[in-house]
Amino acid sequence: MRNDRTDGSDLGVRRVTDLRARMIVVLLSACALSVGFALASGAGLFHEEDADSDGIVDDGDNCLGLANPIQRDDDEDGYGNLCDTDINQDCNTGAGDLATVFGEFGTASPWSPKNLGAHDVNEDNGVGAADLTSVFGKFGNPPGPSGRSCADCTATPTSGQGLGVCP
Ligand SMILES: [Ca+2]
Ligand SMILES: [Ca+2]
Ligand SMILES: [Ca+2]
Ligand SMILES: [Ca+2]
Repeated sequence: MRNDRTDGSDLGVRRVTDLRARMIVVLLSACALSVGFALASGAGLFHEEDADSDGIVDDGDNCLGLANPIQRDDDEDGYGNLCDTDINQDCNTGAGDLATVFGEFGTASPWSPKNLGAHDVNEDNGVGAADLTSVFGKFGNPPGPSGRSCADCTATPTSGQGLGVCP
């Protein structure tokens, strides 16, 4: 009887010891995971890139490399106003775009979706010297770059504007 009790007690002690060992393993694993996650986060592995620091991750930023937190895109082609100097939607900044912006000089252009009354490139709600400078600066170049997958010049019809291919 004494031996049985001793055996039972030993078994109990062994189970408690096993349980403790398992708990320690679980705790150590959790600690290792936490440390790993913290290191990965610190290294930027789980941090989505926002190169121009405008609060919009690059994958969805309609104007990469320029801070445009409001993402204004009047013609909804996926290229934010700030880097969209292609007014006539031919995927190039050319004489036609320059002529249009020049013709709109001095015009107010408050932001609203599909606002195509005047082309405010620099987001100051009007067309002026800065907008013309932007068009000159991008002359001979396509709009963008944009991080939005729908901002595809080849998918934009060459006639008409504000078709909202990338609202
Ligand atoms: Ca941007
Ligand atoms: Ca645009
Ligand atoms: Ca153009
Ligand atoms: Ca402007």
